[in-house]
Amino acid sequence: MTSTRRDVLRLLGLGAVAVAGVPGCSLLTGTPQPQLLTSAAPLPRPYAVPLPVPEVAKPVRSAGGADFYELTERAAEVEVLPGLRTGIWGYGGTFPGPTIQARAGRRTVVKLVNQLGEPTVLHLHGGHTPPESDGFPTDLVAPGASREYVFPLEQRAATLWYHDHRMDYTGPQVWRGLAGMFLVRDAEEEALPLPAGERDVPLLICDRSFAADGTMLYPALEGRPGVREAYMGGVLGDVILVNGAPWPELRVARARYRLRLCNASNARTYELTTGGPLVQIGTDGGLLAQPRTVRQLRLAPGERADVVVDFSAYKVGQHVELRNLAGEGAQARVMRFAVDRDERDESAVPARLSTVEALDPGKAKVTREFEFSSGGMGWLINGKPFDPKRMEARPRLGDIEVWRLTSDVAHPVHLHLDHFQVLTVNGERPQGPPGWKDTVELREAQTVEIVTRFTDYRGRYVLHCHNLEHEDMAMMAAFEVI
Ligand SMILES: [Cu+2]
Repeated sequence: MTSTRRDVLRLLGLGAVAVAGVPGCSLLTGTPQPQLLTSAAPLPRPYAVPLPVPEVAKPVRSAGGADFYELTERAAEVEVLPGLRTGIWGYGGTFPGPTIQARAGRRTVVKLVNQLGEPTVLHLHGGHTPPESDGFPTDLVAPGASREYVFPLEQRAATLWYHDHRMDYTGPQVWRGLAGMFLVRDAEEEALPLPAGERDVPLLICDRSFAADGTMLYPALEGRPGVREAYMGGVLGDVILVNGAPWPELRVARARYRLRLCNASNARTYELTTGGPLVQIGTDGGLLAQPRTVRQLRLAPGERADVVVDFSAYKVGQHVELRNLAGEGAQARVMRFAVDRDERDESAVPARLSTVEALDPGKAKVTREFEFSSGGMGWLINGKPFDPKRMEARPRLGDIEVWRLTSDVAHPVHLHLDHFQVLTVNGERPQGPPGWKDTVELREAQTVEIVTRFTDYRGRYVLHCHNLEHEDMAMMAAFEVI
């Protein structure tokens, strides 16, 4: 790879942003922090827009125990802010894309058709996927071309999502709208009396900023000295979108709802709260062994959490805000639930949800170190920028390994192929029941040890930071399962 590619976190006809001043830096390390883009567009008052629920994709055909979908990436104009038109890139021309509902163990085949003017790559985030369908960042689908991605889904029920994964351009391409939810269901989960149907709601949360005419803003770096450095810490929007709508409202019955929270933001971490109990039932890799009740939930980019909220604790006419304790001003708001009716509710959250096998780190064949750090003009893993040809690790198929991840500033680290369990955070065991994760937030100057087992597929995969600007500026490493 040439170094010039790192000069191009540029963008594609998006509104350009000029930057003055010095980027914010971490007090601890002096490395750049995410930067807020300020909208020029008139913004709606919070909770004025109803929450949209993305359409569920329909297979174009089903045959031989598989469902076949077609996703066409195209440019479209949609109304994100009331009264303004915003150009997006969307799967099916929508933002977010349609929700794919799949079954564990049943093959899902997605034909991606690229009608955009730029190459793309599709990645099923959290998918246990053979390497040729995992969206390796250089496996490009050229403009006008198509590619079939095969997802065997030999995995548990879980809340996954799909998004663009093109090397060096994931941040701007996801920002433009290339993201959607992907739900895997299975018999074990369906046997539980959890809220279902209209009370099982995917909430894809992300932040964006808008020019006065409604165009999405993103830093345009070409020929603008200092801009790249200013935004290498990550791009933050000042409008919080849920399912593509700004600070929306959902009308709910006095009943339990399952909320599938997905942080699809480029660089924003949320600390979500309703002010009441959130009963967490699942994490990135599906159900926890038992539910845990929390008052707030931290979600870094790429992470998901399944929670049940019981709105029968409120009266008809009450409003319940979902707030972000990690944000200030308008970014402290996410969405609102308006409790507007009584309804029968036979759902429940059982005390036992599933079985989560604890991987034994004592059986690990290898412990590997991965150091995530700033490299001045970009980001590094083990001191090196991403090179898709260099394998940073070669784990053996079937082996358990411990990976020790160390950060300078905060990095949400995402491992492809297999889910993992968090063993320690700065040497301490994490609290709560164990769960399967595919993304873990390293906070500033932390060491997190994870344990995983490499299963089913040999080949090339990646480990990377899910702050998309860090990822685009080379914080990624390839590994090969042998
Ligand atoms: Cu990072």
